[in-house]
Amino acid sequence: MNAPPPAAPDAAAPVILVGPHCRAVDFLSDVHLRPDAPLTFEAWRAHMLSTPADAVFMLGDLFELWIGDDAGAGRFESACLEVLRESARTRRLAFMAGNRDFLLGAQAHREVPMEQLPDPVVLEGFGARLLLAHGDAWCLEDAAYQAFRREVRGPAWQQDFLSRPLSERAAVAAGIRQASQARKRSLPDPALWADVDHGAVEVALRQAGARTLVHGHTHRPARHDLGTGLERWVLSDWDFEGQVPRGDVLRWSAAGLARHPVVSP
Ligand SMILES: [Mn+2]
Repeated sequence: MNAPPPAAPDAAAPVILVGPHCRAVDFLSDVHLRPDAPLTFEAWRAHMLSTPADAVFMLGDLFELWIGDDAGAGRFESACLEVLRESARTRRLAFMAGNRDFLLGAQAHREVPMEQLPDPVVLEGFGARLLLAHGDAWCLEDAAYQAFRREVRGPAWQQDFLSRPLSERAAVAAGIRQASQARKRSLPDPALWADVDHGAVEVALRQAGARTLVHGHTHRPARHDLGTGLERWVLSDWDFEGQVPRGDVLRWSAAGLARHPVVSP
């Protein structure tokens, strides 16, 4: 049997437009919404309903886990979709899948008017171009993860997984998560966890005709100067359950990019 084709994060990314009436776009990612994190849900809900931005682009891992749209009938999932519906009444919403919520599918998208973004995608506006991605596809150092990603992002795996009963899917997802956490524990210093590959990012930026990449996934919020006029902005993950609230959005306007902390509920 032939090996599956390698993921092609470097393929030319499609281009979408900010649009003429848009004054500001919010980028966020890695909110990891889950039923046992009520303060994080509250902070996210408040932001989605009150942000002055005309558009909110969610760049992956909005949900801690999404194991199929039929699981979206749950109370917590329904509450999240309701926030999205309400927010979408007065602003543009766009959703990019992350490694936790790539199974958010057609049914959820029928319930919520939000664009499905390919990964990566170029967003053009305010006289500039941004390359947007979740970020995991460029963590090339982690070969085992990349092989896993190719498998689970393929239609064969997804059809098989979605055909199983919900309880079985939940068990499979829990097993995957445990394996990933065990792997992280085996590398106690977070500096050793895979990060995005700067060489691959540079190639993608040049192909996209963009000088700025915005991504999440790594939970290492920062702005990196890549040299030769290129830069990489990393979004924060969100956690409002602990002593120190954590979470922000990156706002893009004619003035450029600026990080805004999200207010604690
Ligand atoms: Mn992720």
